[in-house]
Amino acid sequence: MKQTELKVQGMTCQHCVKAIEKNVSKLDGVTEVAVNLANAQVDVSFDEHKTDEAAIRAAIVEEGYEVLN
Ligand code: 9UX
Repeated sequence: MKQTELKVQGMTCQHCVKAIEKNVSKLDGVTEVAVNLANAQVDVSFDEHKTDEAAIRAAIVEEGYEVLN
């Protein structure tokens, strides 16, 4: 299991939080998504044998947000 902490620009309301949670959670291998709106941070735990950080980043960008780190 791996964890990544991403800085995400563009999240401004709870609907943004839900959109990111939903799109990242649907990736096979993602076990936990924690979105912190105040810190603009998205922490994701995932099984590195099933998915990778690039796929997680893509799922966020797909929803219209920018990953800064
Ligand atoms: Mo809220 Mo987020 O109205 O892109 S959904 S700002």
